[in-house]
Amino acid sequence: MDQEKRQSIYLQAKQWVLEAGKTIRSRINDPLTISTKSNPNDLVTTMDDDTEYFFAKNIKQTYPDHLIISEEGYGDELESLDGTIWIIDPIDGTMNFVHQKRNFAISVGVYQDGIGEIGLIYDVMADVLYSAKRGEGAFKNQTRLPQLPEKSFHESILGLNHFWLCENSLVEEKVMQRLVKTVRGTRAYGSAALEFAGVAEGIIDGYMTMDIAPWDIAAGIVIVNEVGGKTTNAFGEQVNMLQKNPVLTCNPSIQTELIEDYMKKGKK
Ligand code: 2AM
Ligand code: CA
Ligand code: CA
Ligand code: CA
Repeated sequence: MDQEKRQSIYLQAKQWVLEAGKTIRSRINDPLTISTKSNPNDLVTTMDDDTEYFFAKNIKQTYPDHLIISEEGYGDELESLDGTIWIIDPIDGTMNFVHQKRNFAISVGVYQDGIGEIGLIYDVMADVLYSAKRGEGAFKNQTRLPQLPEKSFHESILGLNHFWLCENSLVEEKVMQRLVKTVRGTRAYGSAALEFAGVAEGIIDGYMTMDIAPWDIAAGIVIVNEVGGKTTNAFGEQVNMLQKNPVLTCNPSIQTELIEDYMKKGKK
């Protein structure tokens, strides 16, 4: 994608993201219609639905040849990453949205033939927009984010949730326990997109998650890339944007140790 096309789609995407966020803020205290999906704690609301519909309708009207991968069903069923693809999570952190009325984000990535060109993560209630265009740096609102600094492993903070320490099918719990005792601390924000934004901002040094969909990570990958961060699956292989993956995004200075000494060693 050339710079001119990237800039024009970026401006449009940003306008829609800010508009969708404004609508959510204006309706934040309205009564919610909440349903469940795969299990009783997997929540979805009419706001997730309405927000995704807003994007899908606008994208299909404005760019009839663009494609959409998204969580709530208004996207396309894709078997390849060819073309210009919008990868959208209308509300990332729905449980936070329902229980906290904050700490959720709109996540929009635009990919061209599988390459991440644009990433937008909007922390709606804080009114903070993380953004990046491939090769042009990452920003928190108007401020450019610096390249990630050198970080030692034992001074790192990792974004991960308790599922890694419970019985699971991916990595030995003992190895994960050794990991959380070795690093400085752990955090769990409840929004994959905001965890990626946290890695890009350098307020956490890595984020790992067991089973995450393309719309959770598409924007984040572009933003983290632009500050020198690295994203792979949990075992160091390339992420497949057409399916769920266990994902690791981090400061490059802790990547090798994290993958080789923990993830691969503990792999079941
Ligand atoms: P969501 O709020 O858009 O569903 C919570 O730790 C993070 O994991 C959020 O980014 C959340 O996205 C995502 N998530 C929630 N339920 C999930 C599920 N069943 N499978 C995979 N990811 C999920
Ligand atoms: Ca969901
Ligand atoms: Ca999500
Ligand atoms: Ca969602």
